[in-house]
Amino acid sequence: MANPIKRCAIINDFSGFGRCSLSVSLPIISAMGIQCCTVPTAILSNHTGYSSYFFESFTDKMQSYIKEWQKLELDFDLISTGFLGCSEQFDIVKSFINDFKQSKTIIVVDPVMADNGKIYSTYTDEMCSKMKDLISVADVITPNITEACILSGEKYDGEEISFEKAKSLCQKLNNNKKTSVVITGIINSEDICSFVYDKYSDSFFKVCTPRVKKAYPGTGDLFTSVICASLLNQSELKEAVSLASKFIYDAASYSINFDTDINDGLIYEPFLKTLIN
Ligand code: PXL
Repeated sequence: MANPIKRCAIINDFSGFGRCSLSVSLPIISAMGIQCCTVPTAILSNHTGYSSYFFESFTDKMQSYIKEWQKLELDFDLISTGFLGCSEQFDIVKSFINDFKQSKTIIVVDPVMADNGKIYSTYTDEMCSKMKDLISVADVITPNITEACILSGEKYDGEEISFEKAKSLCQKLNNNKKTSVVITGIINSEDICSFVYDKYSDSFFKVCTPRVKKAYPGTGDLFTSVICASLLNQSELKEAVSLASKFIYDAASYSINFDTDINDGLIYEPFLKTLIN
């Protein structure tokens, strides 16, 4: 029987505290009316932005976990990947996509590997080259500027890049127009913008909101989760990026009123209802 509602698989780490990764994908995607099925890559008590945390890699367990989903003959309308902790996880994710991708399945890759000009300490050259390979099978990728520069072999020159440079990065990353590219976090005066290449309409556009001058970990995970659910709700990429940007702006401009630890993440819960139409 066909699934009564759309269903997606999200591959990411599970951090119990500190609003990020699977902990935010579940409520956001569910609120938007999509069944959200999760594949953890690691289990953390709280994310690595805090000075202390419990961390357990799930690499050795992932294959047995996924095998059960094969027995259940599950199918997905979208598969999304986020933080991957080691080279072997790339091979597991590649096989997951090979095994579960159907003609309808949208593949979204958030190439979580670097920020603010710096590659994460856990990242090896092998993982970088495997990320280049992984984005080649994606329908949509959501790099920040640092990730877009690394993946396209361009020099990183800070977060205030011109829209011409953003367009050229999109052209380098769009895999001969087979991949939509959403470059996030571009600072433009008092705004923060995403610059987008949309493969479905073969067009470029930007989406900007006023910039809240405080950076909260996990914001990228909230953003990508809204995009995934929005695409499954038949939105065009422009609508999906606009909805995600507005949601982040609402949560960020609310969160800065409180003196919380930025590690605790964006206070997005009061705005979940704005995602439901
Ligand atoms: O995207 C935020 C995030 C997700 N997962 C883990 C993290 C962080 C940010 O620090 O450490 C494990």
